[in-house]
Amino acid sequence: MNKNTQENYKIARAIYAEAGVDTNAALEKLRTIPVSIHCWQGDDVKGFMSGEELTGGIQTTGNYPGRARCVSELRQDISKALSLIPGKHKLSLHAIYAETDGKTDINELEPRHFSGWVDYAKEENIGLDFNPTCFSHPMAASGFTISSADKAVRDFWIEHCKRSRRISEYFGRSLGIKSVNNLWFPDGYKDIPYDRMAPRIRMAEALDEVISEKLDPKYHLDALESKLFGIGVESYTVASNEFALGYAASRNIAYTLDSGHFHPTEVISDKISSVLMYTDELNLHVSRPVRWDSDHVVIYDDELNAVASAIVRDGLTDRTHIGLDYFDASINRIAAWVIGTRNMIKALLRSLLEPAEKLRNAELDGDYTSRLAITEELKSYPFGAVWDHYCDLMGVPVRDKWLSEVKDYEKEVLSKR
Ligand code: RNT
Ligand code: ZN
Repeated sequence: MNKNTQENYKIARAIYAEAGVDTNAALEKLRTIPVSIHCWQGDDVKGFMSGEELTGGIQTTGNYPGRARCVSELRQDISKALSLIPGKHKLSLHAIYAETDGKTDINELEPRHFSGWVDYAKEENIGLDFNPTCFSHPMAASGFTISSADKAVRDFWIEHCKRSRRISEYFGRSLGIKSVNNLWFPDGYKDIPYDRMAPRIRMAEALDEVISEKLDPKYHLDALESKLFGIGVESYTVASNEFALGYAASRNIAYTLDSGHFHPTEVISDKISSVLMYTDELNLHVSRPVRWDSDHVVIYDDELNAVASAIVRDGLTDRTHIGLDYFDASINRIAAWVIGTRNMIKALLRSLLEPAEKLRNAELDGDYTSRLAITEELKSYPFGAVWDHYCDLMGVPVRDKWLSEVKDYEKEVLSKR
């Protein structure tokens, strides 16, 4: 343990205690909140299934050297990132990260194609989540998958999603940690549709078929992700916000809110408590849209703090699955993982360090002056000293010390690829 870090923490703990905040209790709670780290930041959403380019209206830009090209490189990189992130977390996989013989198509996947990932998760002591990959595939070329008017296309994706659920349940069962199976479909039109309802009816029917097989809710949770627009899908998406929320609430599955899937000035932080009025669980794809759904690396900004406090203040940590979803190929990809994940955890900590009682009471008493005054003063409390102590305690580098490790790794491993 670092001596300076310890001393700074002591002082910080006393300052927070004066405000009625128990920093140790906050750290104890923080340890129990997993963040689901998305594997696809490591290889620009390419996966190992086919050489198909990325489609579905999402895009990775940049050509930073050292991209993971195979499963062993990807695992090596994820392990490096995990060693620099405090706490015990989860890894979110996409179907295209299956280990197959090269002849297996996406609608033929089985749990055994992911047994290597389960072994890896056991080694790393992490949980796993899953995502069917309904893009970057010839059967998605029309821009429609599960809501296609073509029955053969629809059936293909229904099969893929059914198999994805079984893989997800297999993750949960094997690791003893519930896996979230996140359903996202790029389906939509570039230009103004004539019929807005028919694709939605087809999607709801297809999804009903997908989720018809009963799986153990202890190990598996379905979630449906909404989206407002994508590149080439500007005018209409089938799984809009209202569609996905309505579907999730009526079928008792979870809804997925992605930070980048709304109007440019619309934020997801205020949607969290609203959604959880009507669904038991909520899945998040925390991302950072810059002018569009650009999936920039998550930074420690106001919205990230608002997302964290929406979860923490209302005691929603057990009902919210916090996943990340961004992909930046213009910087070191491991650093991208570390920066975004550490920021998410940091924001959770910052929310856990609020004098909850005091703020709640001020609000209930109509004392908005105190609410504002305390909230503003908190911003300059020695939060950084508590965060440093947490990193130290969890055995990961304090402050920017992790960067030199990434740089060394870049020199020794990435630059040789
Ligand atoms: C796309 C969705 C979706 C993907 C990942 C790769 O806009 O956000 O979640 O980013 O599945
Ligand atoms: Zn997403």
